[in-house]
Amino acid sequence: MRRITLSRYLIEQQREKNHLNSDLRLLIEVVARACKTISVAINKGELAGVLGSAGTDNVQGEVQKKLDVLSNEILLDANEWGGHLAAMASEEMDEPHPIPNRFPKGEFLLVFDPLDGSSNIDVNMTVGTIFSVLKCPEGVEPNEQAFLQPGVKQVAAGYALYGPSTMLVLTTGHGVDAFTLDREQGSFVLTQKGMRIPEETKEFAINMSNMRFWEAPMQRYINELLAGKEGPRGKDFNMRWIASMVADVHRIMTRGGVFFYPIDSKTKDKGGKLRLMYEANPMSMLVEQAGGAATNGLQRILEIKPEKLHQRVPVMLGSKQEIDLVTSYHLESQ
Ligand code: AHM
Ligand code: MG
Repeated sequence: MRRITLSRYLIEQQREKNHLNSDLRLLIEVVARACKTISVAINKGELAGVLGSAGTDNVQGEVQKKLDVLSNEILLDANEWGGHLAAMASEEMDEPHPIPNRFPKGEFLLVFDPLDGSSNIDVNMTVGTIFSVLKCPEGVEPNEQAFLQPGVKQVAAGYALYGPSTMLVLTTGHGVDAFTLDREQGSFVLTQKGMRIPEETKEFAINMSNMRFWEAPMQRYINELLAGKEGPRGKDFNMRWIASMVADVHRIMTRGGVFFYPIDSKTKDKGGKLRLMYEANPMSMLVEQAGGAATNGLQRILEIKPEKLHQRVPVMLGSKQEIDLVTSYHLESQ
């Protein structure tokens, strides 16, 4: 098979298909390079002394792991100087990070969750980096307001998955392609073109321990799945929950399925558990680009106009038929 590295893929996307300009190409290359560095740190694990807590809380009041902080710094350092960005925003920082004055500025805004699923780090399980790219509106200061654009405005989104192998899954709005890190060569190599999520599925992912806290439509939907062949759905469903969104979504991107983090009485005050800009929007773009659907139960996630940077949302995404059904249950109950 012809080996296509990420660099070659991006150049071809720019030259032959006009799917990106050279600044966006640079941006994606730099993010990929930062993810390689994060992957090396994760891979060393205990040997590098990077496991455990950093002894600080982030803006969401969550304990930061050393690797959360390290991954955030790696992404900031890698992206500051290239001249392709107007600003960055991270799940781990209260405010957007401006590009220092000593560096040139570009037109893009980079949004990321540097290490998603970090509760899995200390038990040596799969984690990931999620990123989203927006354009800074012309003539606008790259402050928080500039970032508050609905997900449909994303020009690129992706995740790096640090699992048995490290992968980069990417969309620039023309389908979804996946790359695997060749550690000896140090480059990401195209390994899957045009990922597709089948419309139907028999597999779902949800944290079932929260069932008693969910709202009625979510309980109804999951109860119907659990009823199996004898129930209204007439088929048995299987369940998986890794508690690492990148890993759960990657399984869905690979073999179909549905993922839910619905609103529940514990997270209702905050608006949900997952963050709109760092997690829900990039994952929804990838899922839609692969033929799936993503809603908050009532509307397409990508059409939600964010009100604040760290806004949270209920998330339902994956195989289209299931997402349409669970969304219809939520709409009926309005
Ligand atoms: P994080 O950004 O603090 O790591 O939290 C997000 C993670 C997701 O990756 C995952 O889907 C979810 O939290 C798991 O939640 P729970 O522990 O409630 O099952
Ligand atoms: Mg996260």
